[in-house]
Amino acid sequence: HAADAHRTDLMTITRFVLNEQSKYPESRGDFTILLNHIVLGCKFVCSSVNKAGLAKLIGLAGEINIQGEEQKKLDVLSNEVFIKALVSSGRTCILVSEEDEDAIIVEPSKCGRYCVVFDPLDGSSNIDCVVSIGTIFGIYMVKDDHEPTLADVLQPGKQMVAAGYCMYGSSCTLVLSTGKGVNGFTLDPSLGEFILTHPDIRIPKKGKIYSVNEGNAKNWDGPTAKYVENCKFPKDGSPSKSLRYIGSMVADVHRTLLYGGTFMYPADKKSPSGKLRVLYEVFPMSFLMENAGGQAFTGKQRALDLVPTKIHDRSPIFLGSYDDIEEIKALYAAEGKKE
Ligand code: P6P
Repeated sequence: HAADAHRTDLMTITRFVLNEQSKYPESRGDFTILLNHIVLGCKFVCSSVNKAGLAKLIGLAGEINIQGEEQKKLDVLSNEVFIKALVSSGRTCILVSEEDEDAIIVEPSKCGRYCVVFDPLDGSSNIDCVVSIGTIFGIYMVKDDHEPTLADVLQPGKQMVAAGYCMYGSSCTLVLSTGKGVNGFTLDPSLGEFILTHPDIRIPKKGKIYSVNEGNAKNWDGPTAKYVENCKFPKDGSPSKSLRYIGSMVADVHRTLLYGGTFMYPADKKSPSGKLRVLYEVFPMSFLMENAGGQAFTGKQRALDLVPTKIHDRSPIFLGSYDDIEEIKALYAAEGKKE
């Protein structure tokens, strides 16, 4: 049966991307090579994150280790691993990392056609309490006709050719979209391969969960406060929604993608642009949501239409099930009419 084929047909992420690439005869295989290097980085970080607890136990992580060296913090180590993996792929020209103030321009001898924006270890403040954390990445392609400049990464998210995240949780799960749907792969540690376990992920059209930091409620604007109120006290007599908030974006977004509902980091009086970063948090997650049949909205516009001005710009974000985001958009539109 076709269903059984999934079980025995070990579809690894590399084979999956090669199959995708074969649909583009003109493709030179560069994207597959780039992706393989990102996957290598994820495998390394997965292994380091899983050891972090033990490393702490034997006085390695964050302390002076047995060789008397300062053990690198996991987010610094992860950042270095991804930069090395991306540069050595020979397929990148500009890198933007949450950990680096300035963009990294790859030396000409190793330059390729892709710009990668990434957060090497998002939610890393949760490592010590073993809450799932993750790597988030987005990929732009630079047109061949010019020397790459910062303008090549200050592009709206809709220009991305691919985006994804790798979540380091009870299992290591990589979720990827190359613009035609979303697929999930789970690392089989015995093989050291990411196996296709969630083909063609589609987010439920409507959900029963909302995800937001209620601690910021006193600073919310009208539409956000009204939406959350409707989740708790539905006007149409439907059951209240459940609140789920992990405080690690990759974990909250992964649950939203699979179970439906909304994930929100709204603007508030303290932070008018919200907290999450446009290039390597908002865009990749919005790209995935739209490719899974969901939506992503900033409170003013479609998130993927936003044009960043600086590489660490922030934006408010409301993402998730199509119908639920429609409700939020209607509340903001009604507010706009009043002004
Ligand atoms: P708050 C983690 O620090 C992070 O960047 C995201 O992973 C997460 O969604 C958000 O911040 C949590 O922020 O203000 O609710 O603690």
